[in-house]
Amino acid sequence: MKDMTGTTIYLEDYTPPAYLVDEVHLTFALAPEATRVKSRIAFRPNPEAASREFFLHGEDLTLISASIDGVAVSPEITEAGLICDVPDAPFIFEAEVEIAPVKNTALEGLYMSNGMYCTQCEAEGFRKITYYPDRPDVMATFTVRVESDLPVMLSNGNPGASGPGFAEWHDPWPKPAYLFALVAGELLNHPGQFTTKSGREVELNVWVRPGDEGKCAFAMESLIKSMTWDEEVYGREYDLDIFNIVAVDDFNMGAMENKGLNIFNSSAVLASPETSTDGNFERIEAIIAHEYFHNWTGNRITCRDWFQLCLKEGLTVFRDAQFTADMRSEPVKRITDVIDLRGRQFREDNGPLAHPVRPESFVEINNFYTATVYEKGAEVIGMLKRLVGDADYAKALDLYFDRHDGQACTIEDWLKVFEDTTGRDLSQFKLWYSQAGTPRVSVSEAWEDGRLTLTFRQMTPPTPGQPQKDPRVIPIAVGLLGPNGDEVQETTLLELTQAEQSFTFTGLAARPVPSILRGFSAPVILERKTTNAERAFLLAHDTDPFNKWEAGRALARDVLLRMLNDGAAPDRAFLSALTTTLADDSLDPAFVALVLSLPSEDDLAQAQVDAGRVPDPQAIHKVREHLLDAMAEALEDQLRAAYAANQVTGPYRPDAEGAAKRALANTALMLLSRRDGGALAQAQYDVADNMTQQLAALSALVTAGSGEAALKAFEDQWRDDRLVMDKWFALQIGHAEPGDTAATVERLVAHPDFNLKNPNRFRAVFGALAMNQAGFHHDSGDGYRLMADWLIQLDALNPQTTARMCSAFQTWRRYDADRQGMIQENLHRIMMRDGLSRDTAEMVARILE
Ligand code: B3K
Ligand code: ZN
Repeated sequence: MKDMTGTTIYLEDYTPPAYLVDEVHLTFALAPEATRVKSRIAFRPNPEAASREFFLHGEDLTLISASIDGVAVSPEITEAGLICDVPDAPFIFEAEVEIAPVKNTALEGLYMSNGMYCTQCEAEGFRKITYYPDRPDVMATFTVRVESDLPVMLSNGNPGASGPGFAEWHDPWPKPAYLFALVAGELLNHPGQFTTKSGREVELNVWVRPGDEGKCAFAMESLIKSMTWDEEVYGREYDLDIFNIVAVDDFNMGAMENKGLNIFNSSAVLASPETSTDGNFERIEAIIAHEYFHNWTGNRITCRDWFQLCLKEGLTVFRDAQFTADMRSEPVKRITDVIDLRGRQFREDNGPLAHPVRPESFVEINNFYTATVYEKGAEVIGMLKRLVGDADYAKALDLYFDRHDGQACTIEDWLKVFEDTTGRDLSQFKLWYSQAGTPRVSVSEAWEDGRLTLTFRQMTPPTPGQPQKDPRVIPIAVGLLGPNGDEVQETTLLELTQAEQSFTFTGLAARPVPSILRGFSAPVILERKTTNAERAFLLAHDTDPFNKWEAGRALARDVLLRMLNDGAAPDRAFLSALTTTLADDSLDPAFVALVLSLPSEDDLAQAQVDAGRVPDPQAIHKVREHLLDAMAEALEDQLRAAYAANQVTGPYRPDAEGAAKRALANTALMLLSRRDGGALAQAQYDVADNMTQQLAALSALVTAGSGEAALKAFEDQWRDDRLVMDKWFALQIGHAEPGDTAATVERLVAHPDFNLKNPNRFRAVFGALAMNQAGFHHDSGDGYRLMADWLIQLDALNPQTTARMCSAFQTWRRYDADRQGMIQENLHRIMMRDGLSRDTAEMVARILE
């Protein structure tokens, strides 16, 4: 039983562990219903601890026996763990417990997926495997013996003895229990090899179920690129003789960085041209890199406690973004990251789930693996790098690795290396870690005698538990463009530190157009009174690719809002700005595709709220569709030309260049199918030899209302491929008409391949429902009802995925009284479920608060 009391844990209550662990020996006798886990743990009193209470975490375990220094003991067992009298000196604790992996549908601890054993321990899953101080500041070396008749048995570290029925592993690097992993099954490996810069030979493997072995090559290439990049850019080398990656179908998230044995959701590893889109390839490359980079930022240097999660996650997301920018296009990566940040993190920061990058309390830590901790955590590091400069950033990182290798650290430790490297006082900067909410920065301009003065004001609205905010340090990158479009002031970094502050540029021949917050230099909402003519000017001339795109995006948003609120017609000036962009051959096609894609319906709903209006999801959907139709009509000839010019010939390669062309051609195709009823899309569908082309054609056909035959053909072709079928499920719901969305969900959950227990399939359906704003928020309330019905069912099996998906409701206060009432009713229905998990209870309570 879980601790259902919902006790809140506070950062300020941190105390060091009473006992430290030097060494752990584990023996697993695997059996689906009754796995036996024997542990032998060398404890010693922690000289820095105030208490001597010996408590080991343990949940859902059957204790068979326990002893201390070889003498049997009978500890007190609670629903959270074990308490026992122990000597005030080093001692050996041994225990044997029994667990039932086959019954573990929560996918946390040791569980089974398609006959394969695997583990997920972060954050607090190890306590479902055996009794242990399951906290990240207890680090120990692990030796593991796995016994079973399965052919492949893996754990962390380097391989030791093995023979029929057993395999031993030893991990020489002290680690917290959350990095423990075990895998056993009938697996095949795709092998690889890497020699580190100091000459260590490393055996690499990607392990998959038979049938998937042809889809591993890209993951292996990505791993080798990541290992090389981390040596070149951060000077970080790999530190074991072997690195294993395992693909598993049932997994609550993307992947997990267990030391030497990364476990991945199969969707984040398996790739082939026929089954994976360009987007999938890029995501796989990024996740492989992310987990690999954790080996230093997370594993060698870990977190003292779970409040410090952003220490490893923010930094590792920042590192993987740098990697992707280096492997692919830096501007495109930045723009897509900002779209994602605004779509997920700003949304979170703006509602009942807002919390600081370093939260100060939680009930269930799994609920804090959020866009704020990850993505805003990475933005904070980006700002720090901008403020100190690249050279000092590199020095500070070297110091961080030197000073803290092998330790469990805090944000204070992290900031101290920057203070020591640069002599800067980062106490104000630290507010980024403790204050929730997205700062609003407004800017006004004054022009006089060749001097341009920019005056900034910053304000952060209240968030739960934080009514008042102090001004933060905000790095604002600014450039100036002359009236003819030439840059008259290169990018310069302004440091806003006060609530209101002015900066003056002098010696200007004519009044320039400022380009503010270049590269999105801080995660803030910039408010600036400007005209659409100026936006179009920046879209045409800005040298900063991010702000060039941003200008087009702001223009599109303004046009849509005027259509929505004033009944305006699609704006001719906007359409002509798009014509100019499409005609500019010097632009990266991926960039052009981004300019052609409109703000999402959720983005527009938030824009309505910001303007003091109540968003109407159906009206937003209609207006956005109307503008897309108008774009298709006005740009038809150019879109046809772009479609033709961006066809990629030859065998499919998942590189950035080909992907960019396909992105533009397929954006054109989506628009063109509004003109030709899907004829071009059908032609593309019929000859497509890769999933990017096939899926884009299918989406275009469905959007054009002529997708029935292709949907059937797609299902017949791919019914045996789980990951491709996830796309088939998601696409139909994502593209369903608002009034038809709930019926589409009902039809698909009745499909024989819908499987509640598989998180990928559940997310394909209900993630797509949440994304289809007009469908989810349809006045019938059917979207809300369906979501709640299925979350209630899922909670009994998998609390983590249920709790995460509750965030679909987080924007409920935006809407009209009817919708608010219906959402509340459904949230209450979830809350009332007997035995509701702590995970979901915490999320629903926070959303309703
Ligand atoms: N560290 C894991 C996430 C664990 C989530 C636990 N609920 C993956 C990652 O961020 O790399
Ligand atoms: Zn991570």
